[in-house]
Amino acid sequence: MAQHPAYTMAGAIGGIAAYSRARSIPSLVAGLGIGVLYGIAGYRIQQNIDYGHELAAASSTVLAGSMVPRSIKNPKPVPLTLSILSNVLSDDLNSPMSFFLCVNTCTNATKVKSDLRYRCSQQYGKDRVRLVKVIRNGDWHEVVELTIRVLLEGNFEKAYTKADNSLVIATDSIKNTVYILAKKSAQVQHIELFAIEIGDHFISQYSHVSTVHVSITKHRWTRMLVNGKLHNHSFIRDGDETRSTRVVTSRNTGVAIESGLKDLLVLKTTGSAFHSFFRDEYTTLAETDDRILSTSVDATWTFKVPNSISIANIPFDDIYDSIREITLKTFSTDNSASVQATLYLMAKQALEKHPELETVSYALPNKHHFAFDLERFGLKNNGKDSDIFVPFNDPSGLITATIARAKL
Ligand code: AZA
Repeated sequence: MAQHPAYTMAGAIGGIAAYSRARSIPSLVAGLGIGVLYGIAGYRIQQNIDYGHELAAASSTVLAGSMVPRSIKNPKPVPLTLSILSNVLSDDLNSPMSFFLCVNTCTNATKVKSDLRYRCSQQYGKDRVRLVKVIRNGDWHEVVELTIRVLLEGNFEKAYTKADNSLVIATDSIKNTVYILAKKSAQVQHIELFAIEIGDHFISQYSHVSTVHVSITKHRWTRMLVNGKLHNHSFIRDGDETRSTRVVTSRNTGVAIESGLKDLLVLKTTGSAFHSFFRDEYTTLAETDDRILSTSVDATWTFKVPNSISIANIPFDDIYDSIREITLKTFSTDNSASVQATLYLMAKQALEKHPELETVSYALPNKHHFAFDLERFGLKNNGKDSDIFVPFNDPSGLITATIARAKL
């Protein structure tokens, strides 16, 4: 920003030089005029008043427009210097003469004006905002524990490229906003709706925010069973499994929602085979028609959201319950030929049952359990005789797929 007084000087000196050489009053006036314009632009940029950059860019364009043809026709020092200066300055100021280079390196990343040398895309916000909300209906309490991430996209380029924080909404304010909205909201426990509420808030509150990415993870607090009765206000963390959602709210394109469940650890002791697979000189794995199958289910599903009104009709909680049930039922009842085949069966059923869904994805690590070699100790532990296993966390197989409806 300190360069703007120099811009003023550049224009003024150009005019004076032209005047002293050619006694040209129009050149003197034009030079001083451009200099004043640069000065005003510099002041506006310094003070963060709108249109500072645009004014400077326009001045550069006018200067370039008058100097470039002259310097081509007549390569004297003054037109030549001013035409080079005007180009350099216009590039620096993202003027219409500079290149508008936009490269999305991440999906949904902000498009950032840049010069040819650099690419920039950005999102920022607060991560791992943790909150617990107690919902009281008389003596009957509910508890909701969430971990939330809110990332913003919008007109924040200057914070990165010019060290200008004037439009930056502090991540501390983003965190405060989450707590305030959680206090006021009646739907914190319905994580998709709460995420949409957070996204809508940032879009309506700040005109320079273009897209809001909200991720919410809901942790398990299952009501305790005491003397055979559900307890009013006591809960148990019955596993690491979490429910989650990622909502992207865009000013222009609306809402995209992906929900899921994670770390649902399951194991079955039979009903799983793996044989007839490809064999070559690298293969040592024995075929099996009966093995332990264990995985930690990570499932996600995306919703068709034709318009904002339709969101209210999506039964997010029921769909979560249903996909969890389909996953567990299929895992336990399918006579599995492979993790791949069981995965496909789960996803297909979820899509069949829920027309609101666009895609269903699973990532299933195959948590191997190998029978320990007890033959060395004269003990049978193979095939039907195997009952002592070693569980292996690493390495695991990892079987993934995203299933969508075929377009017929
Ligand atoms: N799928 C399985 O179900 N089990 C396996 C695989 C596989 O691709 N590879 N080793 N064991």
